Amino acid sequence: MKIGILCHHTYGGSGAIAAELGKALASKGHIIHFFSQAAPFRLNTYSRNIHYHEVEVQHYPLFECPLYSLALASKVADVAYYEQFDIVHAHYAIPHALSAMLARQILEDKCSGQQCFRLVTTLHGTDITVVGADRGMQDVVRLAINKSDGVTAVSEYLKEETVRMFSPKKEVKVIPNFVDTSLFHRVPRPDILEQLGLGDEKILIHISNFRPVKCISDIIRVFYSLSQRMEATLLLVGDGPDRSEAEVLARKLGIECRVRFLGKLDDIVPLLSISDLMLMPSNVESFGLAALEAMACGVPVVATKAGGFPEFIVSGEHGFLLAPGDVEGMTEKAMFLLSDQERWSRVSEACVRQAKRYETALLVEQYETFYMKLLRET
Ligand code: GMT
Repeated sequence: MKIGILCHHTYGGSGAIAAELGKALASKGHIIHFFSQAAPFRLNTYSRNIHYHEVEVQHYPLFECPLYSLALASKVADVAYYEQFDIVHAHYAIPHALSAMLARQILEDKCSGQQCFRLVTTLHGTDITVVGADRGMQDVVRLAINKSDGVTAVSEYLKEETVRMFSPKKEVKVIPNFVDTSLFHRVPRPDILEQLGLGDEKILIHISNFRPVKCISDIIRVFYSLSQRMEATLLLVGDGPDRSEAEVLARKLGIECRVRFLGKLDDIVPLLSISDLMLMPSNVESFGLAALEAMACGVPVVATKAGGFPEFIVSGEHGFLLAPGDVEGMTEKAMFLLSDQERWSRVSEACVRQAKRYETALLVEQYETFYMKLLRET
């Protein structure tokens, strides 16, 4: 198949999944064309089947906001016309599904009503729960969903939210996020410990784009209480609007030397390999890809009962799930896991087994089947 993939290039799960999906499809012989504002952060590969189209936006003084959505639509229509795409897969409803919809209209106009590509939209989370919940955006999100030929969501939770908020005309298919366990697995990295100046202490990790939904200050508070009771270091990977608030809080609590802000890093396997626990106290999380990737590396997770976490993290087996904001409960469970090596190893092994159920190959096959079904319906 010839497939166009529209995604965010920025640090976040939707861009990661889009890039990993494209790479996996390319390795199976499909021809993949990526479209984004800059190279997606996980698209670090060479393949004869992968093409990348950077979308340039015209900066004209009259347009205070750059017209990215229109530039994207125009670029997709142009490439799709020459390459004859079978599928255009939009990751995140806004603006990608809308731009793809517009590209399809441009093509239909150009090819006098001829059937062109099928449009698949994958909903990732905040496109529904945050952007879609904004009254000013609701109608465009609904249009993006209803004008797609097929819609997928990354968890049952997100599907239910989508149905509750938008009553879509078509069935939303759940295809969960995935992880390539041939890349995401624990490898001893004493060199990384050395480079970071770390020793025998317990290492906690959090990876995200530091947005309000991630509740970064809860991470600092959990870590503060825990570090009063055991030697520990907190690795914070990523960056975003709530980072400076976290820095201020760490300083206020006097733990700044135990909290490392490592910034946006592409290769997280070495860091996960030295970590003992992942903290994900989000108040809303449609799936939580970073947690699945941590589990694949044998890192237990303390997260919230919110959103999609309970669909792949069994509390007590792969870590613990608590109510959002329950800093005390999260601290207790983190202590419980980290204070007994045998218990930790049991949970760590269970995490690795669970992550294998979300192996890339299995879920990519589901996407292929979904594409083929849509093409047959034509
Ligand atoms: O807020 C983020 O974590 C970024 C966002 C994105 O679009 O990159 O992530 C969403 O999509 C990921 C991939 O499907 C999911 O794993 C995340 O749970 C989801 N984020 C939220 O729902 C907050």
